[in-house]
Amino acid sequence: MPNPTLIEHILKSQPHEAHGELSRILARLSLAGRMIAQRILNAGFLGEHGEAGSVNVQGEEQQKLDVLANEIFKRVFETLPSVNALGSEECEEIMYYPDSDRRGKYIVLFDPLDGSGNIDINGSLGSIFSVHRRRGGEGRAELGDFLQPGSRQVAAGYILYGPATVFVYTVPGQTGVNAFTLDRSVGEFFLTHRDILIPEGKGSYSVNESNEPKWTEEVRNLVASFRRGEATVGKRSARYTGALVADFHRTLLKGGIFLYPPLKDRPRGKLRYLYEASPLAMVAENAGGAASDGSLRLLDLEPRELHERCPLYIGSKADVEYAVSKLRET
Ligand code: AFP
Repeated sequence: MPNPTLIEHILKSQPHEAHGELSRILARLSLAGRMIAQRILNAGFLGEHGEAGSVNVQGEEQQKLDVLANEIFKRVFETLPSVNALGSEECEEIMYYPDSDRRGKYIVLFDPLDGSGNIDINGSLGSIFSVHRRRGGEGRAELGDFLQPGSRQVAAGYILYGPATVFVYTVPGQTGVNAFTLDRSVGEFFLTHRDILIPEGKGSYSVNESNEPKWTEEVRNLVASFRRGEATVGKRSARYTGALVADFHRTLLKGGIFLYPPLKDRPRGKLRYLYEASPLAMVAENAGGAASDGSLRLLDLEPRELHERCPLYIGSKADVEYAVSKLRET
């Protein structure tokens, strides 16, 4: 008997009151993952590597695959009226579908292709997603429906495009997170990692150390303590791929901490709360780990802008707690 498929698992864990709408959204997210994985696989042959010639809302050069992945996310929800509107890391504004009578109670936020600096080098990439229920109201979703703390996500997760494609998702209150690996021969995700809990007392620290001159003294001391084995949680070896999903996935399975701290020229760091930090924070917490902005629990932050950034300290609970206490030292 093969392991359960992702769809079987979603249907089984579906709470009654969700009427299957959330299941359908998760199923469409997995479809987006399969479609993007296929485009990544063939991008070298199809001339889909390289820059698209446009810049995104962050002022960053968009890669052709960034644009394609964004289109795929838009397309998979086109025929799903329960999705009222979308927010994408690649787009400045909320994205609405042209049918003006959409009344769906869900909104979906996503970073369609994270770590796009890895495209041309055949490195790991990822997509990150988050589903919220609208705060209420009729008709078109509004900005307030998107500006919700991470604790109100009804589902969150990511898709890792590495040597294998892996779909990881969680829902509120879950203990232990599940991961599903794509079997390309049949185009189906199967449960391969059941009830993942982030290991404690081992693993790596993951940070872009070339930013050291722009760190505060506290961050410098924190990272040095991991490197030198002086951290109370023990020594951690260094690992950094430049793709958040890959770095987070390793941390989820092996333990340790990922951090993107504030920089002198970026006081709230680089990563976006709604599209990156908040969904991964729910995965981390449901896997027994923790996520903080350096002082507050990430899932409690109330974002004020769609593209708001926040510092990120995420991983094993003891490592994140140690980091927060170390940052408080003067
Ligand atoms: P891109 O998707 O624009 O390449 O950014 C990747 C990312 O958002 C995240 O995946 C990485 O963890 C982080 O940026 C890497 O940033 P640095 O290059 O500043 O280390």
